[in-house]
Amino acid sequence: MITTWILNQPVVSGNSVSFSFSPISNGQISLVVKNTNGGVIVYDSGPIVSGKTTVGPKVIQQSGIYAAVLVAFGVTPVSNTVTFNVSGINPTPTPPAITCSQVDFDHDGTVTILDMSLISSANGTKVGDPKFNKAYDLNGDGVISQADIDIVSGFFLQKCGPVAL
Ligand SMILES: [Ca+2]
Ligand SMILES: [Ca+2]
Repeated sequence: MITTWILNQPVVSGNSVSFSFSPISNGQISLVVKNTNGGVIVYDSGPIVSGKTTVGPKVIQQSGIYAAVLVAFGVTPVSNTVTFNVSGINPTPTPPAITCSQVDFDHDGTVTILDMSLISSANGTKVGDPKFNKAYDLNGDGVISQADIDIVSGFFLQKCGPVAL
């Protein structure tokens, strides 16, 4: 038995797609995702481990509208229901979170007034200025401003643990 389901929304490059189906896999099915235009296979799960009810998430590299096909091996009837979950449409990367040790500018293991004065001494500088220090531009907007100092304040008196040498 081979059944085709068409994803009802276009998938853009970079989307991740996951699939849930029922009943659970008996180890004799695989899931194949094809581009509906050219039939190009963009994903082939291979045999799905027995007992599983989900596949993915799988990042689809090509934009398009896809058909998912459950392929059964052997004679055991398998799934008649597949649900698609598409996520990450035009995903925007989230910037990494600032860590305590990142604002412990003097590397003494604690965020203190000394660290505050280090960043304050560069307040108002921008990329290219002699006193500009990239390490102080915590929000990465190219200027060292109160916004960056406020980030350090949020860590005030926090201990960052042993200093890595
Ligand atoms: Ca410190
Ligand atoms: Ca900044």
